[in-house]
Amino acid sequence: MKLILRWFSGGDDSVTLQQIKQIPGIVGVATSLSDVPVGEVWPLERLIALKEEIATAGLEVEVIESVNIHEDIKKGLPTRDRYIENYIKTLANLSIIEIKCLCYNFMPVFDWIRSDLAFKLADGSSVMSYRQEEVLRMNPLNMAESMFSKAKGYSLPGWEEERLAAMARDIEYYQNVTVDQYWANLQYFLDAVLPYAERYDIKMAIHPDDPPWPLFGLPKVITNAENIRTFLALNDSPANGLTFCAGSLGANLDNDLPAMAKEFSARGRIPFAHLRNIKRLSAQDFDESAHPNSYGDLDLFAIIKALHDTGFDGYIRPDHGRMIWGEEARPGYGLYDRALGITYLYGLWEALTKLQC
Ligand code: CS2
Ligand code: MN
Repeated sequence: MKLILRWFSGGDDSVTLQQIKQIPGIVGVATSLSDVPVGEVWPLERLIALKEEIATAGLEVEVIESVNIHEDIKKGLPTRDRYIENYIKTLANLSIIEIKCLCYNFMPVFDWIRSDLAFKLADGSSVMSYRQEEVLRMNPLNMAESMFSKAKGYSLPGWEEERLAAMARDIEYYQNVTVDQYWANLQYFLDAVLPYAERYDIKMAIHPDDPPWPLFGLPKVITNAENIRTFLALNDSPANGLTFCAGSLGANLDNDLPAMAKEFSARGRIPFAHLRNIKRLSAQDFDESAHPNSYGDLDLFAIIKALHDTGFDGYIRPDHGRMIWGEEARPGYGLYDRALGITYLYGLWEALTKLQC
C-alpha cells in the first residue's frame, strides 16, 4: 500500500511538494496536466518535466488523476475514435514516465457537484456540503458559474474551462441517451483502451459518480455494488478497475462500503482508494467531515480493514479535507486537514499490520 496526496501542478496549488514531503507516511502524489485540453494528447516532454519536478522533491508520481474523457466518447459520437486514439497515445506517454495507475471518470457533463464549497461547521472549520434541494434549485445550465463563484478563485478539478461552453448543449443531448446506451458507450471506450493499458502496465481506475444518483436527467452508472459488477463485467481485463472513493459511494445509504471494498479488492480490482468521511443529514444531504470514524457516518476503519485483509497493494489518498486553522486553499484540498487525515489512515494501517503479526 502506498499513501499519496493529490497535488495540482503548474503553480495551481497553494500546497507545495516540499510541504507534502514532510507529511509522515506519504511517498508520492497523484497529479495531472490540467491545462491540456480534454481530448488532446498529453505531451511527453511535459510529463518528463513533471516527473522530474516531483522527483526533485523526493516524491514519486505513479498515479495520474485524471485524464478526462472527451464528451464525444461519453456521447458515443462518431468523432469518438479520434479522441480514443489520443487517449491511447497519452497512455503510451504515461507509461514512458512509469505511471502505474490512471484515475478517470465517466460522468456525463459534470464532474462532482456540491451546493456549498465552504459550509461552516460548529467548530469553525468549513467543509464542502451537498443539499439535494439546493442543487435541484440550481440551474444546471449555470452550474459551472455557480460552482466557480464559490471556489475563491481556485480552479476546480473536473471543471475545466474549455468544456464549460458546451455544457448546456450537452445536458440537452443526454436527455435522449438511455442508460443502456450510456453503458454501451463506456464499454466501447474500455474495449478500445484496455488492451493498451494492459500492454503499458497501467491500471485504469474509474472514479464513482459523485453524488451517486441521477441528476438533471443525466445517466449515472458507477453508483453502487451491482453497477460496479456490471462495469467490471463489461471487460474483464485486469487493467479494468475502480477508484474506490468512500465519500462518493458512501453518500448512498444503501452502499455497504466495507463489503464493497472487500469484494472488489479481493478480485484485485481496486488499484486506488480515496478515503474520506461524510456526515449524512438525510438520504440525499451530507457534509464532508474529518476522517476519523466518530466524525462521520462511514466506517473508515472497517473499509481500510477490508482492504488490508484482502492484501490491498494499491494507492490510498485522503481525498478531500476540511478547511481548518485559517488556511486559504482550493476547496477540499488544503494541506492541514488532509495531512491529519493521512496520519489517521497511516495509523490504522500500521495497527492492522502489527495485529496481524
Ligand atoms: C473529485 C473528482 O475525488 C475527487 O477529488 O474531486 O474531481 C475526481 O478527481 C475525478 O472525478 C476523478 O476523475
Ligand atoms: Mn474521490
